[in-house]
Amino acid sequence: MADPIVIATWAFGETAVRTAAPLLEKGSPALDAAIAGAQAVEDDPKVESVGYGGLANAIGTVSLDACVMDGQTLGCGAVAAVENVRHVAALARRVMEKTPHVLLVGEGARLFAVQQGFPLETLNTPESVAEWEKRQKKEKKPEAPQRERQPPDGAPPGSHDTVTVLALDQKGNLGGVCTTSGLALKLPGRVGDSPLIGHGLYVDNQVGAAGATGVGEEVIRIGGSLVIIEAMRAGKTPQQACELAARKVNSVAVRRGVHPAKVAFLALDPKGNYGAACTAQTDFKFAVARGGKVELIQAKEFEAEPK
Ligand code: SD4
Repeated sequence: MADPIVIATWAFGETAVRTAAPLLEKGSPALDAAIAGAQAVEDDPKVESVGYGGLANAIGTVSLDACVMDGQTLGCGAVAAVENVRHVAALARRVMEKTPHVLLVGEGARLFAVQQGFPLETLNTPESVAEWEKRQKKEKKPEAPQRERQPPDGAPPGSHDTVTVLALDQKGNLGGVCTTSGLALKLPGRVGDSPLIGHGLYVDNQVGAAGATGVGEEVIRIGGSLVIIEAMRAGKTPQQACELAARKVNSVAVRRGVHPAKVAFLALDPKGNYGAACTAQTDFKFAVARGGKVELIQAKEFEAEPK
């Protein structure tokens, strides 16, 4: 029997781990516990970047991305650019369980949600609309062509983005979830790393679980979560593997002239060892629940190496 543990991104990850940990203690499978934890954050309108009350896109619509992965079966499911569905992590799980596919997007994902009995609702709240109006006013006209610009960081200091939840259950199985409203003011149709298996999340019982948060374009560019998993497969600890991924993001960002790219990673192995790392100025915290204790830990930041 393994000692269960659950870790989750950002300070609001505490809500996720406080929900998931008792389930793991009762013997729930890792994926069930991780989804329940993520859903507690999706339901919290005070968390302005996940689920209900999430950060709206450029035209004021809340459009959500999520994925789930089961480390035992390597089963995975995802939804991207979905509107009007709050519990997108649970919807991603239905994609995994009820379809032969991995990823459904936009209107197709919403139609599938209706077929599966998910209620459609407005995800904007009065607070999220006010926040959107404030950000819109602040948004400066881009001077450089789109391809030379980095996407906006999305979150103001103290309020952060995606919740990624990684769990290890009593049977030694790993499960993971990633759910987000993505970067604020993103273009309609934009998809980040969060619903992309191998980028925002990857889980394999034989190796470990890894997840990402931050500017999705930079995570995608290096294949973030899979880079971590393959480094762990080659013998790195979760901490070493996260550091390697953060350094890789830095070196690519320097090469492309967009440093600092704000990205953070976390990882967990089947023995319950975890690690985390982030790039400069990211101020990344993550929550850990194990043995009845919950901690909020500050991850180490990595500056870019000089060229
Ligand atoms: C995205 N990675 O959509 C997400 C957002 C996020 O910190 O996690 N921001 O790019």
